[in-house]
Amino acid sequence: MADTLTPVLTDNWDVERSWTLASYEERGGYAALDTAFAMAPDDVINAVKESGLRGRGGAGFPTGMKWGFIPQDNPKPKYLVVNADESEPGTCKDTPLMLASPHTLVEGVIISSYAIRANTAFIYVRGEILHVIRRLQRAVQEAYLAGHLGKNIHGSGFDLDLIVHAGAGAYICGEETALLEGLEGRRGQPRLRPPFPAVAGLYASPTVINNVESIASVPSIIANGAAWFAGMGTEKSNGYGIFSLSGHVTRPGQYEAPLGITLRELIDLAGGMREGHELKFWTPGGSSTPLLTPEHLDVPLDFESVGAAGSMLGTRALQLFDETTCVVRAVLRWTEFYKHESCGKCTPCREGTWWLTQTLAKLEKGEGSESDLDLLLDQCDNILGRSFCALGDGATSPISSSIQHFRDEYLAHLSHGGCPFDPAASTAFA
Ligand code: L3W
Ligand code: SF4
Repeated sequence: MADTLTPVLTDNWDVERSWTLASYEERGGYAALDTAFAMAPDDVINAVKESGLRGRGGAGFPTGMKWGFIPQDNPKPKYLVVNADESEPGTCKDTPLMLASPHTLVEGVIISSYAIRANTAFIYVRGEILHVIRRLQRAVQEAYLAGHLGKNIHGSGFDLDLIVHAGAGAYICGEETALLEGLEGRRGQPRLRPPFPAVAGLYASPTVINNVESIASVPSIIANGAAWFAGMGTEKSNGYGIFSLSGHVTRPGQYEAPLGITLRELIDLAGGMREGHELKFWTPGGSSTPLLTPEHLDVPLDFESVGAAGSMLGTRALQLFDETTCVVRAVLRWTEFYKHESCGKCTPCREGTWWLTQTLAKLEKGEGSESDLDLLLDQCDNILGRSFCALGDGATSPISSSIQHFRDEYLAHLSHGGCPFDPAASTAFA
């Protein structure tokens, strides 16, 4: 279970059968729904705006502002889609949240749909996590039977149908427009933006797409007030979030804390690095966010500070690697992932990720020469900013940041004629 400084989203994770409706309602669940129904939909949007909640899926876009983009004068139906296609390497916060407390998400979906005036909502779940899909389906069924979903919810006059949709296991379907393509039954490939989904999304209708954690944060904002949420975190990164610690740390897991906490503080909460070892490098928000080093241990983990340190807060997927890990090998492993998951729509990413793996594999084996490092950076330059979606850009982040911080280690592979690390010493690739 999570050790937590701000027990909100993780508050009930240790409760017996926390995922059941009975358990959720016993702890005050679905009460925020009545608070929301007593408000005008626009007032719910304003509360979320005032709370300062920013998207928890990686980009940090202001949630209330996104909801405000939905053109209410458009006669088409409005849709809410929850992005539960959690697949970024290292990212593992939405899955435990949906398993432990699916009703927090369902309640968030109902309040958010009411705010944007959507009568149909979808939860698009990563296809591989069957146990989560089943748990969500059961929670949705319970919510229908209890009158929290369906017609005239709680006598409010508001109707909502909620559909749990299983994806087919493609990382690219976490990109919001590829997700919409998948939901419409087509091959998951990104669409050109603009128009953004808020204007023309699912079935070309106004659509809000938000991450699981963003939507699950809404009931507590409505229950406790915008000021309560805005009072936590930093000036521009309000509230709390789930920080996922994995890798060479004593107690890996989910740590809910205010934004702005540092990695040093989180490592302390997690019992330190594994005994006898030291931090070598880490990702602040999954493998698409540039690597950081121990010199960044005191950087506040908020959108602005991590950006100023040369990376991105992303999904707060903190993957920690100690001195036994070969950074070249770790980066090669991630790059192979991006090559495999590239959807093939655009040339820089489709061809470029293939070339990146070729060059990296050569360097990792200690073959080639120092000029291959420049070639690798040149290949990154030809992908970054030239790709159709964020996947291509993300593929370059671990490479360019690892060369920036660990150029000597790449050179050591060349002088050593192969990897100088003992693969048995590290558990990073187990
Ligand atoms: C209306 C405008 N809407 C922006 C909306 C847009 C989207 C949100 C953020 O990538 C990042 C990526 C990954 N009118 C709008 C507008 N919006 N301008 O705001 O948009 P954007 O383009 O900033 O980001 P994105 O394309 O959604 C997400 C990074 O997150 N990431 C996360 C990966 C996470 C997973 C996972 O497993 N959960 O895959 C990691 O770093 O690299 O930069 O809704 O429509 N004018
Ligand atoms: Fe597809 Fe990669 Fe291009 Fe994105 S960047 S559209 S994943 S080929």
